[in-house]
Amino acid sequence: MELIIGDKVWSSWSLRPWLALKRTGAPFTETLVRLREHDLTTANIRAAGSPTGLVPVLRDGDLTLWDSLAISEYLADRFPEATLWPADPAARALARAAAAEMHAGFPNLRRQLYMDLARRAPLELEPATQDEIRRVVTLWLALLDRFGGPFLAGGWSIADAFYTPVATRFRSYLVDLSAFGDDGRAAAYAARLLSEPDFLDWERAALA
Ligand SMILES: N[C@@H](CCC(=O)N[C@@H](CS)C(=O)NCC(=O)O)C(=O)O
Repeated sequence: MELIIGDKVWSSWSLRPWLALKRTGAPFTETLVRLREHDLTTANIRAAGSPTGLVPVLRDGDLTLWDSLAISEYLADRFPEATLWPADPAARALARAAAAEMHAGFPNLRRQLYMDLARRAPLELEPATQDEIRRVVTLWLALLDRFGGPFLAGGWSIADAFYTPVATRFRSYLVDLSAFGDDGRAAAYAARLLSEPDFLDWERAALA
């Protein structure tokens, strides 16, 4: 298998299926495309094999698959033993809802607090961004409450892959989650995501 990804410092979309793929333990190669090269970026991504001009893209035999959530779902189907989604139907459904909410939502959080693993500096948060941070905290606390942690739906799942870039954003922009309804558990969960060995591997490569 081959995963085509963007710069590890910035490409939040690439990080999600990369984490899922690492969890499967399957061997894969990475093709890295430099982002932010203006007009060249889309052409470079297409030249690397992406039909949409966006990363990530997974290639597995004759299958070329785009979109981070579709790739993650495919990996969950192909490697059932990796339990990328929880086995329990309710946990599985809620983990899917959480991942889908991230995939389709939080536009202000994504735009204003774009992923930058090298950054450690605050920013004046727009009201819409603040509302979305409040929603992330509420969602995290509800799931941590229901399933008892340590991850959103109990054991690590694709939902956690989808919120790992969010945890990096909170760290990069020094967001104090206690100002958004956290009692400490959301911050602890974010720290847990950022101390996972696979994320640390990604981060080391990003900052090398
Ligand atoms: N919905 C897509 C979004 C993919 C996406 O927006 N990727 C960004 C990188 S993080 C991209 O390729 N941007 C191209 C560019 O920077 O020109 C997915 O889930 O994979």
